[in-house]
Amino acid sequence: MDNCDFGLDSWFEDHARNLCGSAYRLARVIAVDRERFVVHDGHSEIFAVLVRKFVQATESPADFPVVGDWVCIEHHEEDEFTSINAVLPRKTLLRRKMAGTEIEFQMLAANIDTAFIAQSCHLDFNIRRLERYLVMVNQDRIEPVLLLTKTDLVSPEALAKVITKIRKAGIDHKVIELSNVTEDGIDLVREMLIPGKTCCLLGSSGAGKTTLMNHIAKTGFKTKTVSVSGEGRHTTVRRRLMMLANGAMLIDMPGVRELGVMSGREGIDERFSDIVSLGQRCRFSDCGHSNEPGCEIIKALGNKELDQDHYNNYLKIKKESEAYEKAYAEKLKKSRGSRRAVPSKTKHKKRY
Ligand SMILES: Nc1nc2c(ncn2[C@@H]2O[C@H](COP(=O)(O)OP(=O)(O)OP(=O)(O)O)[C@@H](O)[C@H]2O)c(=O)[nH]1
Ligand SMILES: [Mg+2]
Ligand SMILES: [Zn+2]
Repeated sequence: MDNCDFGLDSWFEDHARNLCGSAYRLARVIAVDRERFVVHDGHSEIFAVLVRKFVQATESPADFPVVGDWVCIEHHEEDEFTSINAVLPRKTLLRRKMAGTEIEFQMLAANIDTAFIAQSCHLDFNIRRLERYLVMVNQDRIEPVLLLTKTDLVSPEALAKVITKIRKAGIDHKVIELSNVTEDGIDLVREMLIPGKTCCLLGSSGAGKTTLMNHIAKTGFKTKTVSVSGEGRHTTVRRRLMMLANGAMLIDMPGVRELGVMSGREGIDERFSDIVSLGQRCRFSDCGHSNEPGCEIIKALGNKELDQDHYNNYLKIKKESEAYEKAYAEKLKKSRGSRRAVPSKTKHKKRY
């Protein structure tokens, strides 16, 4: 495989040598369809399945390949499908808590360099939701770029207000204002698509991700007409890594209705660094920020230096994430004994 194909670099090649030995071939997962995977080896798309040994050794859903992963493959003449023998370590992994009460997480994509977080600047704009996406992206040190879509539906004043809201929440990442209708701003997105780098489109359903992808990649994927209010409807159901003409890669994600954050401390601390550094200045190192004297957070909330909603969102995400991590660790501990951590959706039938 050519070195810049699909973003392959020496980091992955070194891992492949250690993990798979010399007989390996490397491929990138471009789509996942239950137990079948579509991989690309730089020449063509290949259907692949996991070898039995691999499935038996898995302990958690995170061990299974996801879109964007690098895998070692092997083909035997007598087999219908190519085998996936190993998944290489990931540079980054985007994951979220499964919707509902199930204690499980869903892996969204691996080895992402830049995440575009799309939100309509029209009715759907929600700063608290944006903070959630940023926690998820920051956790793995993926570069976030905010896309404010549907600028054709708002006045310049309304758009300026949205930008002020973002900046006031301490979000200083790059923001691109764009309209898929007038095509304003789309060239700025194109500039961010660098050969060999993998980007993904995240954001609520109906934000305009697939429409943008169609402009950029001329893919003609299905989008849906929005309701009169401008609210989106769920259209994209499958993640797929697209190779663009310039050698950059783009993954369009289905919008998620509920973004349960399952993040470690890093993502939360990074996004809410203003609160973390205020807390570090409290008189007591174990300050609970409730009624302790010399509490900098209470002081900042009192004099409105710290926005109450921003702080509440921090507490909510932190609590949710901690409770979830704990429940998940317990679940994993239990299932290790009975080896039932394999996700129900990934039942590997006859081949294994
Ligand atoms: N007015 C306006 N409409 C847009 C814009 N971008 C997308 N739309 C419309 O919004 C609807 C939803 O767009 P999609 O591209 O399917 O949204 P999506 O983010 O891919 O949604 P999911 O796949 O459900 O996550 C479509 O009818 C688009 O034509 C825009 O910039 N301005
Ligand atoms: Mg879509
Ligand atoms: Zn305090």
